[in-house]
Amino acid sequence: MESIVDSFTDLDTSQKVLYVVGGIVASTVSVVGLRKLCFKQKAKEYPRDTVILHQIGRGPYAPSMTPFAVKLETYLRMARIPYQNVHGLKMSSKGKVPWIEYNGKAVADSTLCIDFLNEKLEVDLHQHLSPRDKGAAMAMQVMTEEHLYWFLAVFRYQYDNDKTFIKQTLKIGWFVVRIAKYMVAKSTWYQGLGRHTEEEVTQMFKKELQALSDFMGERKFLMGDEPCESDCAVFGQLSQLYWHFLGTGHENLIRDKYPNLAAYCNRMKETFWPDWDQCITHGGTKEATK
Ligand SMILES: N[C@@H](CCC(=O)N[C@@H](CS)C(=O)NCC(=O)O)C(=O)O
Repeated sequence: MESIVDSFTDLDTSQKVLYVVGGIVASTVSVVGLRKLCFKQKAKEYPRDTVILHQIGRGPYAPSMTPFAVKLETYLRMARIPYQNVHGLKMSSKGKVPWIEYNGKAVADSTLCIDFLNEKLEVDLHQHLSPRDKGAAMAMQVMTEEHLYWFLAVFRYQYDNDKTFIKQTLKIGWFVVRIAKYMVAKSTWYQGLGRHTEEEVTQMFKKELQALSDFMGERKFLMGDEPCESDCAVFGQLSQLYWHFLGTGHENLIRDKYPNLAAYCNRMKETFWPDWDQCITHGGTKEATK
């Protein structure tokens, strides 16, 4: 009978790679599963009445590479809610980051986290707005979070052909890059943006930034002289476009074409992030990246 070694030797290279990778994945899953079964994990003890903010590590030029983490942390600062960061790759029950824990209760999704805290701690950062302005603030928030965000995804992961963003900014291994690229391509296809050409997408991107810039005008914050809850979301998204490189061939539109949006980014940074330079890994950049 043919030995296992002989059978393995007869396989072609791609089959061998598949077997080895499959073996590694299967053993890792078994070891992790066994550990979970055999060793009862001690629940982490966090201080009471403190929001535990689970998010990935700090970003190179802005406090996170995830706009939703910048949003949530800015909200916690704006609402003056005591919080503690836990940086890592632990995802929420919905499979995303960021998320929070508060007195033992876990809440997923940045917007639902904010709604939860608003109710629990009686916070209302929109209270100074008229109903019409509240509606406009929400419309701008949704435009940036649910649409502008996807431009970021395609520019970062699909159009950055020489992988400058991934190599220089993200600094993650090729395997993780491949997974991220695959997942983003799938998501943007279903979202719709991934079906357009790069030229069409760039045109749409500029139009949306123009709309935001026109809406903002010379106001200090999104809705006037006072910041509101939606500023957290808008700033979260713009922080990526302004401070985090989009990839070769893509100019920093906010810095070069929309000085009011650039001034807004800097104003939000100065108002809510006096410790910005300690919250970024690059060690203190005064200017947005190219
Ligand atoms: N609606 C969510 C969006 C969060 C989100 O999309 N996070 C991304 C990182 S920017 C994520 O965790 N992606 C992982 C995945 O989709 O598997 C929120 O507001 O928290």
